[in-house]
Amino acid sequence: MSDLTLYIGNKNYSSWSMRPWIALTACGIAFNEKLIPFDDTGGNPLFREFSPTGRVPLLQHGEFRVWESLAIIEYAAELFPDAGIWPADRESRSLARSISMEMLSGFRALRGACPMNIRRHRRSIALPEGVMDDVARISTIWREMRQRSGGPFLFGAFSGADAMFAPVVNRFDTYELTDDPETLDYMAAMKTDPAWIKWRDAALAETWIVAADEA
Ligand SMILES: N[C@@H](CCC(=O)N[C@@H](CS)C(=O)NCC(=O)O)C(=O)O
Repeated sequence: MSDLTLYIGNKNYSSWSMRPWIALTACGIAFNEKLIPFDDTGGNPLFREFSPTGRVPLLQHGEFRVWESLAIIEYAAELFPDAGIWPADRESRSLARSISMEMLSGFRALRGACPMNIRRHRRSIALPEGVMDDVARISTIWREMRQRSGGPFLFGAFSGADAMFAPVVNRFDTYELTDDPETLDYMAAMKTDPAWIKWRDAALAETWIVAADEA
């Protein structure tokens, strides 16, 4: 039994929950999972019982709690230095953090217009300004990192940076945002990873509907 517990929201919708979950799972780190479904109308009062921000994800380690997806991934990387969450060489590690921070703080047009929704059937939507700029920048990041590393993931093997972009793979797919072969190739690598498949299958089995996330 692990002494780590990851609090998450609905697997179908909670893109920030997916990031540490898939990082830990893909890197072979054992943890307990506590899924608390979104309460769309009540404003998620249960989240506030364990999370200082009233948001998920949150990682509990004994009495200690850490929140914010990237901080959780960093904490796990420190706890398990041999798990390979970050690339081994300094420059790759720094690039992995640069693009992870870009994801965390940016791409608001894409995130706003195209919520992660794993159950949704593939269908394009009218895209507000800025979405295709985000798609172009993300595609460039993926192409440059994979050219540098040789792929199939951004730094060769799956890393925390791939975890930060994992929900974007669903968005590109679900809203038909790309037909670029290199981008599709990265998406294919992600979608055949066992950790991705495990999350996806659990998401597909959920029945909760969050109206705000149904674009
Ligand atoms: N920057 C945070 C974002 C966390 C976040 O916005 N989580 C969403 C779920 S994906 C949430 O808890 N929303 C509930 C609410 O705002 O009431 C992170 O990286 O963890």
